[in-house]
Amino acid sequence: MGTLDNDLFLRALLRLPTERTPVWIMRQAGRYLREYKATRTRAGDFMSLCKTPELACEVTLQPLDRFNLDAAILFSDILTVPDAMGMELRFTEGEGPLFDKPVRCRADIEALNIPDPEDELGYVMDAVRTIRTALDGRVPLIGFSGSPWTLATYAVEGGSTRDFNRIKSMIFDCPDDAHRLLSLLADVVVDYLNGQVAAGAQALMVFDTWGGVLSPRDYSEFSLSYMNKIVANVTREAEGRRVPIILFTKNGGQWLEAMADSGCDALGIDWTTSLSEARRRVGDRVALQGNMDPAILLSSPDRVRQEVKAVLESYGSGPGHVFNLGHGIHQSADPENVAVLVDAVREFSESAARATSRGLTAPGPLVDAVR
Ligand code: 1CP
Repeated sequence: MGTLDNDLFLRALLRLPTERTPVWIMRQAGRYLREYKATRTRAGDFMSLCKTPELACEVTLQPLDRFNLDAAILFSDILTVPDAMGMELRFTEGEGPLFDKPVRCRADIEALNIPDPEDELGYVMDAVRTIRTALDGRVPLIGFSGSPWTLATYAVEGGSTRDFNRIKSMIFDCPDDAHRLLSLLADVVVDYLNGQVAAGAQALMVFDTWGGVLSPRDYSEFSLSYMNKIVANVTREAEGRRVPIILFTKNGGQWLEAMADSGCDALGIDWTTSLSEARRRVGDRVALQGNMDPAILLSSPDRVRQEVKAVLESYGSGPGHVFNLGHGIHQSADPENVAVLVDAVREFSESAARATSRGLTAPGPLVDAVR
């Protein structure tokens, strides 16, 4: 495993100086790219794509070949974990993910399989190894998992949901069952992430897509406490380098201080919290990743450039920012606008870094004051 040609992303996550702001995009491989759709058709269906390491590798590299991105993210899904625990995942056209064996009672929880990352999830570890070899040091590779809470919502609801009634009944009426499930999931996620690091992942991200549907007390008890456990138990160093870990709770803006207390290296921020405010609140404890509204990519190239500038200015000068969207890219986004975004991040952040190093005025949080 050789050296990295571009380690801007890893340095920014550790709040080390960088000559410009690194950028990658959540769900950068996906249906907005025609080459992705072509590979998925060849695979047959989404899970076959995830389960074929050569094809997962191919789609991981597709966005890097089109855009000047500073990180690659393993092509897989958060739902591989409940699938490997025996819930039998299917993706149906139009309906999204479905589990044939959802978890509804204590007996279902006790019957869950505890997967070995190199066995039931070996296809993910093989994908990580294949991608690392293919990247050949171009940019770092991000490994990921869902948070225990977010995985539990899918496991208990049996798929996507709008109201979260079943999982909420479990936390309110049978909190011991919920804690048993969440703690099993946390153990499995730790093994899974450590497996990814052993296979070559150079940074980790935990997606807590649904933590924001909880009350502050329930967020702390049912989501954050299990992410804390993950941060405390994952491998933080490999190949002689720190392996940074990013926590992202969508709609979790009000809990940033508590999330930073987990000991993670960085927080993902969605567009409902300004980066300047987030930075003021977490200080120099963690780096920040985000936070452009993905819907901006549906507007004009000029509007995209304007918003990139506003996001960079909102963060302000100094290290510790990774540019990203505040959530995954929409499938109707125009790839041309992604190119505009990535090039604008490079252009604006390079000139800001040059101005700062010459002692000129650095962009500050002025923009936010007028929002
Ligand atoms: O039809 C298709 O081709 C499938 C669409 C798709 C894709 C491209 C799904 C189904 N998953 C993925 C890949 C994926 N998912 C990645 C890797 C790609 C990349 O980032 O480049 C990652 C990191 C995820 C993570 C994921 N899956 C999350 C967390 C992040 C987020 O967006 O909030 C969640 C919640 C899922 C579940 C999921 N996977 C797919 C669907 C349709 C869903 C359900 C979403 C929902 O409940 O609304």
